[in-house]
Amino acid sequence: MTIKENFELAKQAYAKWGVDVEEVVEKLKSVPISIHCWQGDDVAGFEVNQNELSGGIDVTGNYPGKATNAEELRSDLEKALSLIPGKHRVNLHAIYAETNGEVVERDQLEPKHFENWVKWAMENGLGLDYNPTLFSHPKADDGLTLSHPNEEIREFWINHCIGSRKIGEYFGRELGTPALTNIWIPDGYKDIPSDRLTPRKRLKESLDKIFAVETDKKYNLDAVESKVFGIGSESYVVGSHEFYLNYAMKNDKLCLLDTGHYHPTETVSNKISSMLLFSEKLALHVSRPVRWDSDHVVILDDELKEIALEIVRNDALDRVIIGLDFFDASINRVAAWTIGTRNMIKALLYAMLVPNEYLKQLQEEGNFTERLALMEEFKTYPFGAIWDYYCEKMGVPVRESWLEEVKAYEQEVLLKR
Ligand code: RNT
Ligand code: ZN
Repeated sequence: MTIKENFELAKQAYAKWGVDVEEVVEKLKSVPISIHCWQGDDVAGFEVNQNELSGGIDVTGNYPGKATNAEELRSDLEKALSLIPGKHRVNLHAIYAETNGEVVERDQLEPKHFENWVKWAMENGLGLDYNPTLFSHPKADDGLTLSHPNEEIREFWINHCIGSRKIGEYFGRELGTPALTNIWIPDGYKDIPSDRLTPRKRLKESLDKIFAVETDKKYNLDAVESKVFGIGSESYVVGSHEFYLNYAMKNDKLCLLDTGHYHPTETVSNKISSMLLFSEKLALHVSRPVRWDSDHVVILDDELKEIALEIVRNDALDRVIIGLDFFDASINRVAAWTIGTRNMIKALLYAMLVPNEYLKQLQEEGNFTERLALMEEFKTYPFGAIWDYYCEKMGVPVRESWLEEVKAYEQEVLLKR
């Protein structure tokens, strides 16, 4: 049977439940995923004076072939993008600036340092997102940045964040699609603090200064990302969930929820509906924590499907900005991007193929038997046939055939670095 024949059969199975598969496929095309550039080089970046990765995050593995400059990274991203169906976005960090061999301090970065990225994004029909980098830097060595007791250090990072929002605005203006500029800081303490309030007060003041500078919402959207703990900040994180949730609500900013930044039994899927009741937009870093915030490659697990279901059931495909955040250096990095991103798209497709309206109705009627029965049966509906058809239609390799292309790229490009 051909992919098309399989698809036609599967389509009938879904049509029985009122799911219009053709419509779903059309809709899926328009959902962008923001692909994080930092999987391609183990969060190293290309600063002239490179610092070791810090901030309580860690990349393990030494798989050969990582990108060592922006051209290589763009080439690797292009390869991955050619294996992923749909039009997407690329998420940059300040450490990926191109400064022509010149040392440019982070608070001095300007749009011009990202001209090549913008030109490349234009040529490839991509949107860009951005992040100031408040780690891997001598001024972050104390484990404190925007909440540091030293005013000079705080000023440095405040200026870096202000400059970053201007770079995000520049991306948005040039590319005609707003950039999400996301602030994440590692600030916290290894051991039990004697004062939880003062650092949080300082973080609040720093953020107020950062956001006092206006950027155009048509081009730049501001987000803040919370965390529960990191390596070296096990006992206390200044920018906790409650901190940023309140800050974002009060100041009309977006909350960014990273799936690895909550207690192990706490799920992001269960937060989405509550967040959307109170804010227009929400951002995600979809990751996979294994026992800790380990940033493993995203797999098609139950929580990923549940996140996708929540986005779809809340009719929020244009309100939830989906970004990825994982970094695995123990496998081929182009494959890591491909696997994780394809899984995110697969999860969305899976969620869109569930008869969500009917299931909602069953719940309202109190018919929990049928609700559970159908939800379970739908897990084995022929969703793979629709996915294969989608890949074929979008001109990307079907099933595991993409791996051959990655292997060839590894031989021809990655292993020669
Ligand atoms: C760290 C945060 C943050 C980083 C990236 C590199 O725990 O998740 O988003 O992973 O900015
Ligand atoms: Zn994150």
